[in-house]
Amino acid sequence: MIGDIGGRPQNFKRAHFLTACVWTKLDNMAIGFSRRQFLIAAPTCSALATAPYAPSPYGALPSKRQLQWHELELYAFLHFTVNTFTDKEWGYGDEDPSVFDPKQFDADAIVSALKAGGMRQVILTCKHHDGFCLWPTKTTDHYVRRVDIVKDLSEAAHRQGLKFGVYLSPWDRNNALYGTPAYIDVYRAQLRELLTEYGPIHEVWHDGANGGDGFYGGAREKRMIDKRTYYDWPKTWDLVRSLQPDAVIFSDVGPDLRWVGNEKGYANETCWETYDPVGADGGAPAPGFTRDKEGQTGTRNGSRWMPPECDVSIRPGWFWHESENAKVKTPRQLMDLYYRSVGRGGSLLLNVPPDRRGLLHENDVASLRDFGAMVRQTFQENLAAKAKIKASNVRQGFVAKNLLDGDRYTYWATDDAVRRAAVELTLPVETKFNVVRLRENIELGQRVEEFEIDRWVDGKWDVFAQATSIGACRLIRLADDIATNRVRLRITQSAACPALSEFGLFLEAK
Ligand code: FUL
Ligand code: CA
Repeated sequence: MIGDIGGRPQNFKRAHFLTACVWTKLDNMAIGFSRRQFLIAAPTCSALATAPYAPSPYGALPSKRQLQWHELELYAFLHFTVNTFTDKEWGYGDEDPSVFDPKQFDADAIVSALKAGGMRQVILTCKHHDGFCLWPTKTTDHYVRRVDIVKDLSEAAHRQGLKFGVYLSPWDRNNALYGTPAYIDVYRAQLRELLTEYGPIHEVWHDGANGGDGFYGGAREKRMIDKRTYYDWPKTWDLVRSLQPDAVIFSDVGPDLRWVGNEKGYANETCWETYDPVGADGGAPAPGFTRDKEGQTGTRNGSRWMPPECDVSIRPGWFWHESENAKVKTPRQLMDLYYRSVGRGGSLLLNVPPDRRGLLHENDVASLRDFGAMVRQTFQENLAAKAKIKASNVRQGFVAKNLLDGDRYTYWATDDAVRRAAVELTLPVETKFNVVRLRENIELGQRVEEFEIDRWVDGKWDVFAQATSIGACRLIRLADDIATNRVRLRITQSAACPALSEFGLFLEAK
């Protein structure tokens, strides 16, 4: 539960409110309204009500740390370890630490390139499956010498205004103790170092890939663990909470963020912010042991707020390989992924792996820069900001204008009984757009289940979009530009009265 719903100036306590309001009558008619109905209804409503009150929240709600995370939307992964130098994706664990030798490593240059790409956070693979630690840990000898990569990158991120997160692989193919209870103490001790020595940490990433053959201190054998019991995850999450209370925890089962179920960077077209993971066998779930494809859609009315993080690499592999320098995703491909991740209520976690110099490759830097510019240019101005806006029903104190102020938490809401409603924009001049952005005020949960959007053309309304979930952000991208001076959103199904915070129109240059 979040505590500050009643604290915003637009919200008032429930007391002294007369519930019935003639606005609801409009809702029983066709969705939409005539100007006459609108004018007649307004004074009646305000005369009846004495004080506005906020709608009750619906279903599972985001925590404060999840709300902050939703605002990030776009952030970067850095996969960097001995693999960068051995040309592998998964190191065996027997690599000589001296192979890791990025002679021109420049944390500030890496972070600047990510920032130009619009990234608001950096998550570093502090230890991948090979067990090689990118900081001078006291828990093993298998760590980087002469430089502290975690320190340099966390400081550069903070200096340049980006948040910092840590990936610490639960699977460790180097450690002799892996598979025994003693390794769990090592894992937690490593986490403690990362969460106490590098300033504020905003995300902790627990990978689900786990178990198999490895070096294991020289044993060179196959070790399997029971993913459901071995780690006692709740205890590790408590440790994270105690050391970095603002950090969101990612894994296949949350508790804060879920894996979207693919490594291609997209969520399902209908995508719910709530999720109840189920184990691969239909029983209890664990990281690496879920029906992972279900992460793409989530669970409507799931018991926990657990939005999807959509991870993908800018290249075919997670680590840098010379052979993939010509296979870097184009800005257009990245933009497509943005619409299918951020635009479906999740985040886009884009991996950009440093090369052997310890820099991002020029091709990756160029693609990031142009993608970042594309996102900024597209969304810099809500073309509806100066529109006249009216709604078929307005809950007292939660006016339709709140949809146009660029604030995620000020919102338009309807009376409790009104679950189908329309808002109409009248633009000062005919306006061209090809992207629509909607947001719910997710402080009140995920409420809307279906909606349609119309444009005014040749003297009548024409439906140009139909969709389902909204959540923190829904982007509708149109194949063709639309030019009109009237646009209407109709909420056709909602589990509780709608509470929407944004209705935006944008033009992406093609
Ligand atoms: C997977 C790992 O096995 C990959 O190497 C990579 O780190 C990816 C993000 O997660 O499970
Ligand atoms: Ca708003």
